Amino acid sequence: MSDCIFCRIVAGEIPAKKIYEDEDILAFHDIHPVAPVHFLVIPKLHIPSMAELRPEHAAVMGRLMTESARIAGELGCADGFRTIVNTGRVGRQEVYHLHVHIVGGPEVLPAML
Ligand code: DGP
Repeated sequence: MSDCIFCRIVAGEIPAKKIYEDEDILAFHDIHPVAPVHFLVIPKLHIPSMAELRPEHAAVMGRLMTESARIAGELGCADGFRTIVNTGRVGRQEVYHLHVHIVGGPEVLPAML
């Protein structure tokens, strides 16, 4: 998927401030942070969106969520954080490579819903 910006980050073709990486997932800082802590966690496998998740992705997605919480803690989100997965046109997804936003910091975030 050479036309996918997040696949290109995985491949090292585009720079990113990487936080954590293993054989299946990558965490990196969002280029347009909306809070003191704002990072993305992606499966290295190109899955366009949450709508394309299949049962065989369950193990990797489970680990992705576990690592997201661990990293949030390490980056100082001791009192919590927000987890966002924008999906499709209605969900205002901009990058069609499944990603989880982790947003937080010391202050309570604005209400969203
Ligand atoms: P969305 O698809 O709406 O969930 O938002 C995509 C997010 O990805 C947005 O917050 C900005 C971020 N983003 C887009 N391109 C890049 C990039 O090249 N590098 C990094 N680090 N983040 C990016």
